[in-house]
Amino acid sequence: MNLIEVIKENVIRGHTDSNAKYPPDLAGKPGVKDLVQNAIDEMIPASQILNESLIAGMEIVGSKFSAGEYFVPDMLLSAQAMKSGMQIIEPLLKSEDSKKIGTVVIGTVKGDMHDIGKNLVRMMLEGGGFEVIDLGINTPPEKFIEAAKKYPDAIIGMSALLTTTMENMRISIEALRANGLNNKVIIGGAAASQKFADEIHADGFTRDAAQSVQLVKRLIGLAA
Ligand code: B12
Repeated sequence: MNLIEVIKENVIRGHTDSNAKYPPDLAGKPGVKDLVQNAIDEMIPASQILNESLIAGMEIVGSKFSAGEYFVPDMLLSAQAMKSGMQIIEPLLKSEDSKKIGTVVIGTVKGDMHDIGKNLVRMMLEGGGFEVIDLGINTPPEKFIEAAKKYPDAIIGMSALLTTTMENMRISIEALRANGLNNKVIIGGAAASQKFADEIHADGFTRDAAQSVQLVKRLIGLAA
């Protein structure tokens, strides 16, 4: 198994680092954090680690959960393992001291605690030269309104992973418009789709973080 595959396997097994006691058969062995560092040392591009190990691993975790093979604690361990790897590659995905080309406000909507995808979008946008204001998880419409008032030119990004919370994207957009705020809004997350974006009058949707940079650039007239 190559390093990329080993990292992916450790995300699936929820093994964070060599100090982690879980899962017992991997205790004492390098985990996601250590292996991602090894991959960086071996000059494997951060974007490859992100897509082929971290995201690919979480996709499998999702299918195992759907199949009833994994439960919430398993998902949580995998999420923690993935985060420990993301912390290492985050600085590498960011282009430092570059001039900011625009501002994006991003948040996971009310009732929703999932933030891995949102954080990836934030990282990619920062890497693409945007200033990103991160409102965190469980963001009520009032917080989007407050941020939109403060950053009138900002694009607003909303994330939702649950079919129960995706309605809060609609509610948040309606609240912005009812307050006379015309910031462009993009949506994403496993629960969202282009069809839903059209239905709730969002200005854009993408399925993955990498495409969010192009989408935002297009919305501010920097890309065709
Ligand atoms: C990890 C995880 C958790 C972790 C979250 C940890 C964290 N800090 O985020 C924990 C364990 C806490 C969790 C809890 C729950 N979860 Co959960 N979880 C997942 C899992 C396995 C992975 C999500 C993830 O991080 N994916 C990886 C990232 C990279 O993908 P992503 O989020 O989709 O983001 C990408 C794109 O969508 C896009 N994107 C994301 N946001 C945005 C925003 C914008 C603006 C744009 C442009 C793009 C964009 O870019 C990202 C990168 O490419 C998914 C399964 C899955 N495959 O989605 C289930 C899943 C989302 N969870 C699910 C469920 C049911 C729950 C719980 C209700 C379980 C329970 N019974 O308690 C709770 C809900 C808690 C809450 N109120 O939010 C279901 C949702 C089903 C549904 N249709 O509603 C899923 C789909 C699992 C399943 N197959 O059933 N979960």
